[in-house]
Amino acid sequence: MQEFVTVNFETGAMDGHLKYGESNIGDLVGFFEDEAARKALPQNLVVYQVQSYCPEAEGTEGGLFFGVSKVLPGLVGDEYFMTKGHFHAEEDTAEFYWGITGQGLLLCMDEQGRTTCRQISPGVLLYIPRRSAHRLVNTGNSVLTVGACWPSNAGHNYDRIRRTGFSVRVKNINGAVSVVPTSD
Ligand code: PAN
Ligand code: ZN
Repeated sequence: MQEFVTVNFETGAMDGHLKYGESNIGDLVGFFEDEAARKALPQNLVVYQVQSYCPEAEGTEGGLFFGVSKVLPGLVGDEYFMTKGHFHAEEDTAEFYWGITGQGLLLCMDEQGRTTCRQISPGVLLYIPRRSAHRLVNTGNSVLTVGACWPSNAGHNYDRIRRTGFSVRVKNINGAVSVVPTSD
């Protein structure tokens, strides 16, 4: 028998037998551009939380996982709070994201390092093609809540993103959301 899980599609609240993950400022060494600004913030400040329903064992081919991510509003220096971002470990796996609350951007970067940037807000459904890294950025003043569905054999590869990042960064420059090339 499958577990009974509920989702409120207006708020993203989930209930039932779920996995819970949280990333705070202290966990995000190497992901933001301004390391001094990251260090100066409280290390236990939460940047994002993920609840997921994983009805298959991690790595199972042919299954699906379902999750809701909440990225809090905030800045590290002039860079908006965001997820780490990852390629899937099993590269030929795609994913759906959809906006539930708040405003943000979804960055998708292909294996050649070309990044596309799409707006995400309530009701917007975005397809993340296989072989592309993906990162959520909260560009608003409220919580960015995003639903996701991905294959249970996708896995997560954070190494390349930790080393080289995405080819663009999303910053607040003079009060405006600005997508700027990553400096080396
Ligand atoms: C999402 C992400 C979630 C957290 O469930 O895992 O938004 O982002 P990071 O994994 O980059 O920290 C997903 O894309 N799963 O495949
Ligand atoms: Zn993913």
